[in-house]
Amino acid sequence: MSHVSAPIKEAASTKGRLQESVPARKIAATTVVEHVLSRLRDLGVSKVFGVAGDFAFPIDDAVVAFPGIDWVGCCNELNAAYAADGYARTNGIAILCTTYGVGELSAICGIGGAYTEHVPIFHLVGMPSLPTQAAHTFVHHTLGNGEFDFFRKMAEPVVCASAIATPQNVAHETERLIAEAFYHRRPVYMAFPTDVANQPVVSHAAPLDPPKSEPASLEKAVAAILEALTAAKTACILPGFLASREGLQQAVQAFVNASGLSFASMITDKSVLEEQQPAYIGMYDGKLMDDSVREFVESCDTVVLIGTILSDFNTGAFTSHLDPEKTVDIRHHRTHVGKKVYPNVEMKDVLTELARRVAKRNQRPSIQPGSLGPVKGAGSAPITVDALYSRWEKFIKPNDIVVTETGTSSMALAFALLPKGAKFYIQAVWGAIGWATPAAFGAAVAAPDRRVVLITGEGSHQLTAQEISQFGRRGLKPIVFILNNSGYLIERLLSKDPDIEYNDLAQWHYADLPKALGCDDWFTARVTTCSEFDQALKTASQGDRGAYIEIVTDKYAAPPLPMRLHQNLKTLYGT
Ligand SMILES: Cc1ncc(C[n+]2csc(CCOP(=O)(O)OP(=O)(O)O)c2C)c(N)n1
Ligand SMILES: [Mg+2]
Repeated sequence: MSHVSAPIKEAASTKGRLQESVPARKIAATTVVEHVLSRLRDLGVSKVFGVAGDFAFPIDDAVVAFPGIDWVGCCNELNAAYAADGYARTNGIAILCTTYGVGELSAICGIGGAYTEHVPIFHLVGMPSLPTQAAHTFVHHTLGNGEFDFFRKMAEPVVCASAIATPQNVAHETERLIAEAFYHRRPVYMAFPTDVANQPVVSHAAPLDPPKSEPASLEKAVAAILEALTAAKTACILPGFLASREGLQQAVQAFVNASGLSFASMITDKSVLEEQQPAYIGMYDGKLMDDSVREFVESCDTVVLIGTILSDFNTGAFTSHLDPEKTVDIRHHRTHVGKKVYPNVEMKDVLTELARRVAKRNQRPSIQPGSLGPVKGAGSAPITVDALYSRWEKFIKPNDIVVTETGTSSMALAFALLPKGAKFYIQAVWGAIGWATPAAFGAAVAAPDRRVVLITGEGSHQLTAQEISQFGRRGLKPIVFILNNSGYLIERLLSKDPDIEYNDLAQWHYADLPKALGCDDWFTARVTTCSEFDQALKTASQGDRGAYIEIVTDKYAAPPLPMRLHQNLKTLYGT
């Protein structure tokens, strides 16, 4: 029996990878919740992020006792959901566990983000017992109206499948939810009434088969793509983040290699493929950034999109122009060639066939990917935009996981040229500030052997800063940079009055936080000049302990992309 999921691997370590195939399970005397944990462990999940609560105790207890799965407590459920997101981006899928009502609703913004950004999270929720529900008892964490189904209904739009477990349905529902989570690469929701969680499972279900391409449709799609590429004098590829969500980076790379075509990245797609290769020409962001990349991409007779999306920030506020007639769009389960749609074809199969059959070209445009330039500024000079971003770019090492936050800093770092093996995480579609700090924690839990570099604005950090404590608690050693520019700079640039009070913040003593949060031996610094910054970078790069560096810049030190968005407010908002 084949297993439902394709393998996914972002982490360099072998830990936490999904297995290719898992044998069908025999019914053992397991409980409802153990059954679910066991199936998720089969898929390579070894951590459960969450916050405990009485209605979730049966799940929490089972997690703590379960071999091969560890409990990872978080400061609140929103953070836990973001941490699960960061873990799943690295590991392929994550588990989140929350209690009824108060817990699950706190997590919902994080789950919404995972839905938008196609990050599979298995959300386990503890709920009051069936007798309590049947009697409409007035218990805590309810709305006080005797109704118990509201919270699942609230979750429904942000998950691709949900279920309330019973001993009779759990085997089947677990397979259905796993299949849905992998098909859509999105979160699922499973609730466990307290009295049900520990009952023995009385059902059996085999893992569902993974989706398969319909052979005739696949052949037609591949033939149409090859025909378009053969007819095209010039062509290029835009590899997208949805390919990496399916763990298909190697398949995309094989197509790039076999075709001899060049590729560019949009913001959400940064680091899907190595940037250190001759085929990479740089970042494509419509008319807002690199003109040579835009001119080449938009002049191509065929542009092959592989799992990317044409969202506002990917398209430079809709200033990019890709002619649909000249576009091939390979999605998870269907492919578009011009206006023609080929349903029921799997991305992996299309890529494999293309790599096997495409004719190789030996002509590349002479475009070198841009970078953030040579390091500028020295001594007691203030940390300007030029001084800041070039230093950060240089600081990034091979194989780093760089987690960046919504705000001005990620809009600059997206244009850094990454060293080999470095990964760039950004939540550029959902764009909830506060995501990056717990997501970096989740990534560090998933890949403890890799260096995690968190770069966040101070305004975003204020939402979820307490999660820093979880790094210290687990002996993880991230490098954390807090950009302190006295407020919400991106908002200043996008709002009518930049100095309006809602863009100001309480001024924290950021560099004092790690100590208060239990990260006793961390290196901390507050830097305001280039030489202080250089010294802090040097100490942080020793890597023997966590580092937390507050970088103070001018209130209006804005890199190019936010400045251009500021100049293009009309195209961004349409008003
Ligand atoms: C949860 C959430 N609330 C509000 C916003 C609106 N928002 C977008 S960016 C931003 C400010 C970010 O400020 P900061 O982290 O300091 O970065 P900066 O732009 O100053 O570098 C805000 C409030 C959001 N995206 N998400
Ligand atoms: Mg700020």
